[in-house]
Amino acid sequence: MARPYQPEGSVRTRPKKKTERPHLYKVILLNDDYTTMDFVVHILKTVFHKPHDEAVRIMLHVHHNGSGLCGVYTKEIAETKVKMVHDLARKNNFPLRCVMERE
Ligand code: TYC
Repeated sequence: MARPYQPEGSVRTRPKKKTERPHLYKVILLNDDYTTMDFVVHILKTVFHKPHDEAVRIMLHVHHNGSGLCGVYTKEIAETKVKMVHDLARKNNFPLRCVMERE
């Protein structure tokens, strides 16, 4: 039986790999006793692009429960958000912290 024509030197590619989805990371804001509520709302509006009412809701959730979700992002974006929060907090002398957690 005739074999399919496969000229020597032709490029025989592997079956195409499925496109992999990037890992996603939660960015979680932590409560503390010193950062003002207004500053946390400001952070949620400017860094996480939350509308005012949602920013207040998240801030109060963190205040009452110890932590709260700000958003879910790819690794580099999550790292950038965490750094922005820490830089803005430090500049304003607040101990506000946030962490990222792989989903
Ligand atoms: N617990 C702070 C206060 O009573 C307010 C606060 C809320 C601080 C959320 C941090 O992520 C935070 N002033």
